[in-house]
Formats: sequence, C-alpha cells, structure tokens
Amino acid sequence: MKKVLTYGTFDLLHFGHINLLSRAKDLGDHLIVGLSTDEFNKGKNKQAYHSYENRKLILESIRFVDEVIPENNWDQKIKDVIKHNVDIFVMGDDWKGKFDFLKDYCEVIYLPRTIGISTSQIKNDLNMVKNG
Ligand code: C2G
Repeated sequence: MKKVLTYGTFDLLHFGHINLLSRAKDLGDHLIVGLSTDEFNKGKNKQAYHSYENRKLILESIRFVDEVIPENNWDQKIKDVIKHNVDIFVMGDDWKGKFDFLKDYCEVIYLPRTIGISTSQIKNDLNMVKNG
C-alpha cells in the first residue's frame, strides 16, 4: 500500500484544496492529512474560521482523505513519515523546496497550486460584500 502525506490548515475548504487532495490521493492508495491545530495556526499567523475539530470532520468526509492526524509543530514531519511508513510527501508548490529535507525519508512532490482561489481571498471578498 503506497502511503501519501500532506499538511495544511484547510480552512474554508475550497476547490484549490480539493484539487490538491485529489492529486495527492492519485499518487498512492492511502492519503494522510496532517491538519494544523488551532494552536499551531497561531504560530503560522493564521486564524482559522473553523475549529480544528470541525476542519477535521470536514476533511474526514472527503473521499480522497483516508486519515487525519494533528499538525502541532513544524518539526514533526520526519517522525510522521517514519511512524506512518509514508512513501510520498506532497505539498502545493508555494512550498517548493521548503521540505526537501524529507527526500532522505520519502519521495517529495510539489504540485502546482490552483490559481484564482485562496482562503484569504474568500475572507477578503466576503468582507467586501459585508462592507458594501
Ligand atoms: N493549495 C493549492 N491551491 C490553492 C490553495 C491551497 O494547491 N489555491 C494547497 C497548498 O499549497 C497546500 C494545501 O492546499 O499544499 C493546504 O493549503 P493551506 O491550508 O493554506 O496550508 P498551509 O497554510 O500552506 O499549511 O506544514 C505545512 C503547513 O501546515 C501548510
């Protein structure tokens, strides 16, 4: 069984996230998502709209996602890759090169981001609507 691992906040889930998860799953048989906890998001200067539990519930309902684990810090990736016998680590290419240190443990693939959508854009657009 080929195991794939990716990480993210996945807040206000949108088609860019789905495109990433779909392509990640296509690379193997089992997709694990390391989901940023609310606490870790503070360290990423991100304030997710949905709580960790609700973002986890949403991700677990996606047919491409087989397992969701918490992402508590920047330093857990090597341990996660070893613990879960991961074959392929996948991230959007906005992270290109940032996780190449994992190449000693598994294949590392950066997939093209989906253009024209982001959680921050959604928030901005909604604010514009709200403020007229
Ligand atoms: N993504 C994408 N296209 C978009 C938006 C996001 O392909 N239009 C991808 C990102 O590249 C990332 C994943 O979707 O691989 C999740 O995006 P975020 O929730 O924004 O994750 P991020 O904050 O980048 O957290 O340790 C890694 C971090 O936890 C990644």
